[in-house]
Amino acid sequence: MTVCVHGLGYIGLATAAHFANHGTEVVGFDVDEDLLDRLSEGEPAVSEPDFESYVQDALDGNLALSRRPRPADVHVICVPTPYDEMNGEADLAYVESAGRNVASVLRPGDTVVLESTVPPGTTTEVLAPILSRGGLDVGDDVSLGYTPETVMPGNTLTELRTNDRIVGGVDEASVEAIESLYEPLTSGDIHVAADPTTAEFVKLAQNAKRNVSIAYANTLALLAENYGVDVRSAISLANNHPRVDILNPGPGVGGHCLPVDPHFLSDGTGATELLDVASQVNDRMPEHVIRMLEDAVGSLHGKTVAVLGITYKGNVSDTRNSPGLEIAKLLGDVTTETRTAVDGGWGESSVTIHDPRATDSRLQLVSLDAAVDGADAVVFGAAHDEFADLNPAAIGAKMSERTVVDPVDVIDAERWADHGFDVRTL
Ligand code: SAJ
Repeated sequence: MTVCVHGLGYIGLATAAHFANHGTEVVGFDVDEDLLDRLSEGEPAVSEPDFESYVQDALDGNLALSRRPRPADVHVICVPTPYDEMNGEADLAYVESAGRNVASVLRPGDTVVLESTVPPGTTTEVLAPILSRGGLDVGDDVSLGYTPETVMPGNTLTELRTNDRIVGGVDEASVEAIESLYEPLTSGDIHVAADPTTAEFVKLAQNAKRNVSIAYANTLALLAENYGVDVRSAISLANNHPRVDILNPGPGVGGHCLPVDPHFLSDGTGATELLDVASQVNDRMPEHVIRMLEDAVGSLHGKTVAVLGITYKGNVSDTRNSPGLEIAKLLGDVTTETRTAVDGGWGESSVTIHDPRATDSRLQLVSLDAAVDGADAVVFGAAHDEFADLNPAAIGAKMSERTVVDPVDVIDAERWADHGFDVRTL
């Protein structure tokens, strides 16, 4: 069996490497030539434990890179599906283009699997017609189905090996072909959905549920503050109930999945009201963190704030839709000379940003020392492991004032308070 993976972002690359390291001949195809060059030079765009060596093993073995789609028994599509904010819908241009690329090399007997997160109906209504354009019949001549990826960024390889998979095929033969494809790759179970649309719906239902659950935790955080209750200890106590499992509050919801995917469920009927409110609650959290800061330092006018951690969550390098970065942007200019207040900055404050994991070259990231030097306050925007053991004495000695806001629960609040810090937590 041969596999062609279309799209070598972190899911496509991990998937291609996973197939290859299980003994399958794989071609990884991407239209981004720079990406392919970097990969051939041994520079995967993802920094996760063991990821680099896993990809390198594949490249040294069964994984070949290609600038063109190649004929293969199985085509796996892992392309991005951005949210088109203007039109309020998923931008399926990459899926359509991948479909055309697959169609250009498709042969009778081949199997096509879509893994990208898409609105319900995409596999059968958008992808299938594109695949049929060359005269092949989807179902009779080629198998087609949808199998969502569910891996957690930061834990990609482990989850690729162990997560359950959901398979929705256009017919029985497609389901069987896709089941036998994924069975050797995961120790998890394979669950068969009624059809591709159900499988697409399930993927969105999972991420929308998590987004709503986090909004609930954030709502509790706001309420707890008014009652003088420590929300994290309250949630921990509440979770002792056998049927209650509340998530953690934080500075907002980032990444390219939870803030985006619930919108893909929008059907224009208004049935998404709960999902929309959840997104609004989460979107307002960065401003709430600024208010916590203001509450501690008074007016932010002329103040310098060091934001530590600007990735979308702890222990990842991805800054997409990051609430920590949003907080920094509200405080000042993050792209040019540090400490520059910008028009529209929060009360003419200025900001420095430090992150040991972020790799975004458009941002003016500085060392920890430079970030806290002379700062009036520190805000933690992402719970990187590196921050848990920071020395408050050393940091406080460099700062002008000792205020720390920790909405991500990364520091030992008592320890920082013992060193004279005014500590604000969520
Ligand atoms: N967050 C909180 N409180 C929490 C958990 C998360 O505020 O209790 C925040 C994070 O800090 C981050 C955002 O939510 O800003 C999203 O992080 P996440 O860890 O919840 O999820 P992602 O986006 O990294 O990955 C999600 C996962 N989906 C689910 O858990 C249902 C992952 O399994 C999916 O594969 C991924 O989306 C995806 O690609 O769809």
